[in-house]
Amino acid sequence: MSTLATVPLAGIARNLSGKTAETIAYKPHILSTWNHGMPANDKAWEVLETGGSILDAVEQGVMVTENDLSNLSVGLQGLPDREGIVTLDASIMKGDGSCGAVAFVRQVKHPISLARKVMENTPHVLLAGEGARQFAIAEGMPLEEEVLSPNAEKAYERWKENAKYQPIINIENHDTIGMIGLDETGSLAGSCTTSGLAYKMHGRVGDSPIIGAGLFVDDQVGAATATGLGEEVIRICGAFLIVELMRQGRTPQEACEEAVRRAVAKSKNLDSTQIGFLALNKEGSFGGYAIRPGFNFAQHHANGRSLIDAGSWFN
Ligand code: SD4
Repeated sequence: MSTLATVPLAGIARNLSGKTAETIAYKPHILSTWNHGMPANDKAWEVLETGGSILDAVEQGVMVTENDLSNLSVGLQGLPDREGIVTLDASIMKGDGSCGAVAFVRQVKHPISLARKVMENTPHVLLAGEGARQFAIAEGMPLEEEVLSPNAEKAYERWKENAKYQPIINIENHDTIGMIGLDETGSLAGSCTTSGLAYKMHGRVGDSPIIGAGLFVDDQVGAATATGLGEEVIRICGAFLIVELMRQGRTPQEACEEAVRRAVAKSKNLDSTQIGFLALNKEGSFGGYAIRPGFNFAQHHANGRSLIDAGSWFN
């Protein structure tokens, strides 16, 4: 009997009949994780409308979130690791397989743009830590002063009171932005950027800069991105899995649900784990699904913009 067979089937049936995303197709079509995706999508849409490429759109879209001083989970104003240092992860990918990423990088205001520079200006896919920071300097990206934002500072001081120096994994302390988009010619691209799990161990890297885990895009099939506890997403190669399931004929919604089912089957921390997936196929249909309620995503297309509550494994 496979491990997957240990997942209660009743759970699947209950959730498959529950709330799911609408399945109408749109082209162009932009999707982003969480409500901070709304202004990010607006920017991406504006980029497309003014003649930018889908890659420009997904880069500039998530830069809005990286710039948002009220956001504690993306960009330099995000929550720090347990040493009080903010380290960022980001990745970007085009449907032709070009991709770039940075991990565990400090002082860079727009890690998504640094990821794009890795993609376009180096023979590599992923630069990490000090090397990524040096590359930012070499590319003329100014480094920011290393200070916590006032909100992050307050939260970190509060966390230290009871933290026992353990990273706390819960369903609230991580809200990456992952954006996937399709232009009217059928080209796809995606971006993903985060300050990662709050109060993580110094050096910890999540799923967001790992191509195939936090982000995967293939013009032949579609695109997927992830949010939530990165360790669980990496374990199942979440975004790649979803794209491969779509290649085999699943709808974006079905593919997201199957990926959640696999993550649930493998999770050793189910009580405290949240993961959300978002998928878009090359026809412009989409889906989203999470382990537990609370995951929402932003959608933008020619007929409008909305925030959608994703269905979930647990009710
Ligand atoms: C991580 N997946 O570093 C990221 C955090 C996150 O929604 O998504 N949050 O594990």
